Amino acid sequence: MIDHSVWVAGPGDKDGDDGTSTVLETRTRTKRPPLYKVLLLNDDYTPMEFVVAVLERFFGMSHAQAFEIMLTVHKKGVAVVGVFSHEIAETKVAQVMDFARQHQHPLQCTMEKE
Ligand code: TYC
Repeated sequence: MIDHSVWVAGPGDKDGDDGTSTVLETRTRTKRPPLYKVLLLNDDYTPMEFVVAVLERFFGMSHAQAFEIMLTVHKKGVAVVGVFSHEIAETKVAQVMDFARQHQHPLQCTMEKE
């Protein structure tokens, strides 16, 4: 993200001639875009195998990785399953929620700013 700001300072007597000069200075700042955590929430009904399949399908995890994260959510109630730009995080959340609804599971997926 690039913020092209124009900083205006003045009026001020910069060079000591008469006291009514206006100084214009431009500078370019680069800011990193904000990142968003995608969270998966536990519930009592969604089958473990379904959650594992979601993590493999939408988050590119291996079966072993997916199983490990699924168990973390099952035991702790929530886990971060990835960190993305706002647009990608929104897409992941929508994909998981649509897939869960299609299969009539109450699985919940949300995002929050890191
Ligand atoms: N708690 C679920 C069960 O016992 C499994 C589960 C894990 C559900 C992770 C959701 O995000 C979840 N069947």
